[in-house]
Amino acid sequence: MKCTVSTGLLLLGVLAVGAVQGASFNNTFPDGFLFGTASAAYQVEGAWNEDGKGESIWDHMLHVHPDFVVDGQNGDVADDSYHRYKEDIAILKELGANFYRFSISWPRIMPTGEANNINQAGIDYYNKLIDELVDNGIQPMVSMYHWDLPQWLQDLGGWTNPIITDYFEDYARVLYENFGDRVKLWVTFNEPATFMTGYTSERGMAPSIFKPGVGDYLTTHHLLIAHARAYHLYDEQYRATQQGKISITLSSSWEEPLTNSTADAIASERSMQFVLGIHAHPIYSKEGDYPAVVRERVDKNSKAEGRTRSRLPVFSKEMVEYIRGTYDYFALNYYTSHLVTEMDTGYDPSIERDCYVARSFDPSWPESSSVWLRVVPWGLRKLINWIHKEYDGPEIIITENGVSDRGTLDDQSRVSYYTSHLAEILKAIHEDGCNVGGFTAWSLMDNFEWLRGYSERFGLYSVDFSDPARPRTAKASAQVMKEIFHTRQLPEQANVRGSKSIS
Ligand code: GBE
Repeated sequence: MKCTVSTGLLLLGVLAVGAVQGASFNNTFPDGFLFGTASAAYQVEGAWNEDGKGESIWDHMLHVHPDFVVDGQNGDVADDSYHRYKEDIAILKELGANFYRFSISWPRIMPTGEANNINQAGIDYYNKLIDELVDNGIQPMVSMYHWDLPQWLQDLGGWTNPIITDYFEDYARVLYENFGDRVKLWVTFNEPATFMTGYTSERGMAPSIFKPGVGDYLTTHHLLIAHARAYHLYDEQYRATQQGKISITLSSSWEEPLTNSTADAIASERSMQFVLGIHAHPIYSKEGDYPAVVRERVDKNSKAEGRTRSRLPVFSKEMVEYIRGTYDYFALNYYTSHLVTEMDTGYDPSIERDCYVARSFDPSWPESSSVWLRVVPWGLRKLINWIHKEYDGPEIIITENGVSDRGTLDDQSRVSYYTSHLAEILKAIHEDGCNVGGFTAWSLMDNFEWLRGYSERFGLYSVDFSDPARPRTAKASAQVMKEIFHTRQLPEQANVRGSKSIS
């Protein structure tokens, strides 16, 4: 579809520049606000088959189908963090990060995913990583699942088989038992909205099983139950002694109406519910369960397709209650925004078709090195406000935010991306009264960017993937973030420069 420039958006950008230049802009982060960076096991660890690690669905898929990745690469070695984690922690310390968000590879500690098959070498690795972080005054924040399911469990149907919730609870227990004495910030899943797409493409996210509108909803249904089981297990057996906090990382774009028509306003709200609400509403809303508009539309389409039941499974009343409220904070990943309007799109059936919107970018939004990512800082402020209102003011921790380059040390576009997004967070806090408690830069260093291989780089530190030593070198953005992490303030210069990029 054709993109149209919205004068309203241009105006907003101009006003934003005015606001940050005005004396009223508060450029200081509140006391207790945490700064950190993030990574994920498959993207950085390498050592894919070392010391007893089992095969994950990403190992499996990319060994069988190297052509699924633009540069034919995979995460076999990646940043070699399995051997070089001390170098990672050294740069985290240099940055002055308060915490490090990393993920645990399920098959590294449980090669088949089963609790009767523990790989002690894997447990030892994460113990060393966690100890080294703690010794350096950096809090570990652990994602239990950043997409690398044990292949053994995939062979049983993976996330489409309800039995997965048993296995996930067993896995969570192993994590609390072994690491819960030192890990106080947990995330069960990273971006369900992304890994459910493992069922919407024949050559996409693992496992790349093409069952759109069915496999993705089954994944959603079971991961929500699995999340709740991990949460309740912690509540019942570990919280009293370990006293940590648990959440689930949800990614969302801001879905801006294409025009100021009522139809586009409705489409925008519906899109928010399909993108974010489908996973957030069951957990964060007062009433629980899937958003009404999602339930309604999938049920209606399923019926029209002549099915005996909805493609989106139904929670029992007990399960709605069991899932509702299973959070201690709201973990949010934000990268970009869209313009949305009502439109029939997507495969029949599919979540796109159920959602019934078309998404586009305003041509005035600056591009990045990733086709899916345009720079829209004000979208983050709107998104934070939407969550604040929709879910009654939960504490929000930004667990990912970042932008890509194609390999450079002078990454001024990243400097501008971060400063402009941090400026919007400050406005959400000081002007809108939202509760934002932390910020995580994706990513600490360049790493294996899934289907884009090593062609798109999100790091504050550059990594030379042609050198077996995988040296980490600070980009310009690392210096700026270091200053922000230390002063807990947005530098006036950077702040104005950052905001200009959105006008
Ligand atoms: C996050 O996802 C991930 O958590 C993190 O692992 C990743 O490294 C980071 O973003 C940067 O991508 O053909 O390129 O248009 C786009 C962010 C696929 C949300 C990319 C999936 C953005 C959802 C496919 N998108 N991602 S294409």
